Amino acid sequence: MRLFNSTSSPNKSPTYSKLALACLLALSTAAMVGCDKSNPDQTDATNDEKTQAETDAKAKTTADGELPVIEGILTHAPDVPPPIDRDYPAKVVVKMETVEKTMRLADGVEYNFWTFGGQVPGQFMRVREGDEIEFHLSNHPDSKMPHNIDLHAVTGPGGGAASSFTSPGYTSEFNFKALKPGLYVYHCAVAPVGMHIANGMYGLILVEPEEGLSKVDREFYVMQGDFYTKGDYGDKGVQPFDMEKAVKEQADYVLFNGSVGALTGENSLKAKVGETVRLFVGNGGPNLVSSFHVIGEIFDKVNAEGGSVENHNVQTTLIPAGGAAITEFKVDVPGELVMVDHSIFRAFNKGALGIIDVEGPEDAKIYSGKVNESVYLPEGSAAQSLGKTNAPAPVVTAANKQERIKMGESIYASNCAACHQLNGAGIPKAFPPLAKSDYLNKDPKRAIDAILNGLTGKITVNGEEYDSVMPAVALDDEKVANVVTYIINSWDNKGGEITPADVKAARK
Ligand code: HEC
Ligand SMILES: [Cu+2]
Repeated sequence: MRLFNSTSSPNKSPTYSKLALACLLALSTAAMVGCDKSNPDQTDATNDEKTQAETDAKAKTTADGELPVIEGILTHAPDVPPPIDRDYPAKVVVKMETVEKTMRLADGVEYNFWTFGGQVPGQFMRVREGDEIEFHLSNHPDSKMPHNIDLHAVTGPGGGAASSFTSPGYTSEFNFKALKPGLYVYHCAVAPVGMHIANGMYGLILVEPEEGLSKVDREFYVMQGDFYTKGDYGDKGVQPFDMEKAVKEQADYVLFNGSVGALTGENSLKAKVGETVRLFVGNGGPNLVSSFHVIGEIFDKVNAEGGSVENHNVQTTLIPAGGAAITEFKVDVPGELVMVDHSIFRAFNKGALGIIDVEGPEDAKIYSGKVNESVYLPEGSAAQSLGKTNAPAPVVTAANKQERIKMGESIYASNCAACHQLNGAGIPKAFPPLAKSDYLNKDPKRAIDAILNGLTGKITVNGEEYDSVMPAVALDDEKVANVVTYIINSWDNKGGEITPADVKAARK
């Protein structure tokens, strides 16, 4: 469907006032064509030129090809600028600033991000095929690094990188023409390029086709990126970038919109039953390819790789590092739709997870909800092992019980909380509680055993029977000691300390 909202955009008046402002600021009369036609300054244009300009409504260019000047609208994720309401090309002035800034990566974890516009991902730009963009890149005076911008929407060497190299406290300017429609990634390309991207320097620019995009009810901006920290996932404090892990492509975090929880809880995206949703999804990398999927939805339409090819009825779309996709779907039933990278450990263990919260009436024909539940345990269920058992030697060792508890907390968050929950309450019928667990408190060494060897068979915890399987968790002696000390000192458990020597003894 082609649709052009030149008369229906809610943004019409702000766009026009910006246009008027640009006209006031324009220096040459030529650049002012497309502004108020009654402007007396235009009297020096010949009649022929005037007629040309007025009849050539589509192009709205003057005889010498100057375009009307407008100011580009930039938005922070997950917001997207309004649809283009022009049917003619314009000169779009875009002003962006690079800022280095310490921000939240996860709860209790901070990171020194390098950004376009103060957030990760960088601001979303929306222009029209045929537009000429006058790009101003300013590097904040407090920056330690020079930065630049390589826009994949640019046809020309480096995508603008060389012409936009900007030292702290300076502004660079360059121009380009948006020749091809599509959804394009932009990123910093100052050496070491991988480091600038890994620190968050990427974003999206949408070049709408001349005929515009079809009308939808909601548009959102989601961008994935992988992060490499000195500590493990969840380790507290300001985490420095880890170059070695980045080179080895061993990401600690894989995130949508720059932090764990950027699109969950209060930050969830909202939609109503019956609405159409368009996601502009980018992948900044630097390393990982995204298997983008929305749990509980089928994409009605995908512009694969952000280009012009449309695929229909898609479950998971592959988004390369430095690539993008436009996905569209109608939401039919209420509930939480979960955006994930379907390389699924990234979603549940590294942060690549976001929620679209859909409100509205149920439709039991499309989705019934649970109608029955019973226990199913096939024969032969046995303890399995997670990961490798010959884990490398610990880098840090706890000096005392208090440190041990503190270090155990983040080990718990990344290795146990998925099942036993962050508050130790477990999940009824599936995962027993560790909080006030009579099973655990009777003999804390049982926890060491469960971690080292897995746990299977009937156990009773606080009067509830569990007959399930806990996989062995591959942790070294120090980490086992820390996490067990943490759980026995948490949630009203009876306290005590487990040392690496205790764990070593239990291994035999
Ligand atoms: C994949 C899910 C899963 C993970 C991860 C997991 N557990 Fe368990 N855990 C279980 C299940 C299931 C049981 C019950 C096993 C049974 O029924 O025999 C259990 C039992 C236990 C018990 C004994 C029962 C109780 O409630 O006191 C302890 C202690 C325990 N786990 C600690 C841990 C610790 C510490 C970690 C992290 C190092 C961990 N578990 C990771 C699933 C898990
Ligand atoms: Cu940079």
